[in-house]
Amino acid sequence: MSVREVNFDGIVGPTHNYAGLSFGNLASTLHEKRVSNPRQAALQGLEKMKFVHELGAPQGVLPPLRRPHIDFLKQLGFRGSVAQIIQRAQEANPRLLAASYSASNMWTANAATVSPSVDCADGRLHLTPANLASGLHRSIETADTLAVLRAIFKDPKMFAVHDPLPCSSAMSDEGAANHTRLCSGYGSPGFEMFVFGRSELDKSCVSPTRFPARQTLEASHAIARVHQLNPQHTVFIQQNPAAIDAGVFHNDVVSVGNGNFLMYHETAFLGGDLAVTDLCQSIRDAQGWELYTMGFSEQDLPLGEAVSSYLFNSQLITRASGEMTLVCPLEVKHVVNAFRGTQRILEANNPVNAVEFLDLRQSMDNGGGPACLRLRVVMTEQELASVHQSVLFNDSLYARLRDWVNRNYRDELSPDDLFDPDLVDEVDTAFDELQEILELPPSVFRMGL
Ligand code: SUG
Repeated sequence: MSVREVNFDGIVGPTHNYAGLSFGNLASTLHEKRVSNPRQAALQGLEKMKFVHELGAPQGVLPPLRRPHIDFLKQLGFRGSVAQIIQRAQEANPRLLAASYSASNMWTANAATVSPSVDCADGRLHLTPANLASGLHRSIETADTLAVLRAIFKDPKMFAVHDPLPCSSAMSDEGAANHTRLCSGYGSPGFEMFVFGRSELDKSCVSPTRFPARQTLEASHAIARVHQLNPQHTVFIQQNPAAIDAGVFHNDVVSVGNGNFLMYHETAFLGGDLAVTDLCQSIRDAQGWELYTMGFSEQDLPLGEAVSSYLFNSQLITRASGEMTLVCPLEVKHVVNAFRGTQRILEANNPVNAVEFLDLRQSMDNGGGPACLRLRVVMTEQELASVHQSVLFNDSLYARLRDWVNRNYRDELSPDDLFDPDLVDEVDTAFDELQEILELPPSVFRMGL
């Protein structure tokens, strides 16, 4: 039976903006208050989906969440008409209004952690939405993401869509951005690698000092239990606190793995290369196959350039031949050492034999590269046939979404536009239309009004 990896990309929402909300994410801070281009952002995202789909990898979409999140503002005590709520939030603290408007659920690598059915003891595919507890604007995604995932992965005989972990500092969870499934073939049992930034309960565990560590060991352990993973096929590795302090807010900024290949920066893991040597040995012992690895030293690519180029946030796509294409952000082309790195990857002994570059500048300026924009779900044919079909990408969905974006999205959005009452009406129309295109239940596109 054929088993495929499906990329579910987040459609960039019509309120995509630069509000500087993510402390520790250098791009987010750098671009605070810049004018954004929502239409261009959404079209760049659609082009990536089309590109990956044409490489032969199945592709799906996850909808943006309805913004502004008026219920959230009401919860914070703002009252009155929608226009008054927006104005009062803006007067009290513009960052609260910005949080309610954030289109941050576009980065679906943070939507959930996913374990394919072959890895889980009950034979079902398990998904747990991330609580995103470390950031206010992201924590308000979770409830709606849960509703979206339950609407798409709706057959409980095949899919287990869990409640998120408790929204607390101890259980802070950022989803697949800190989780990599390695395997000898998608249909074989995988080796699931969880990377955490700190421990709440083990006080001997080092933590970063400058920027927050978003993923806790306790959250990673909990997800592995909830997904009924085999402890022999699971590993928990600590992220290097120095990397977090240098702007590596998620592990997918310094490492990416797919199938039997892992590439990483030497500062990615506490213990450096030794952590990867141990990982290879654990895989050999538990599953008897060899992981191809490619480490980059500080000399090959200084960490600062790894962060500015996002080389490790590229997507690794397995093509029908079994060989892989590395889909990089365009920025990699412009950072000499990162570009050289792509050539070294092509020359080295590993499954990658093609490199491509895509312009995702709008998302990159908020710290989201190609790999941030997709949630990977490894599925059997039968599972793929039982998901909500209207979110699966094809030429017709691509054309409809392009048309929808072109008609409904603003070309530009400045910080002041967030309290323009017309914006609320415009995005409401856009969400109503999208609900029809994707044929999702209205509960997924909550009115929030
Ligand atoms: O959580 N940026 C996101 C970027 C997430 C990238 N995801 C992965 N690495 N998988 C974040 O920091 C910026 C929003 C703003 O500042 O307006 C933001 O939320």
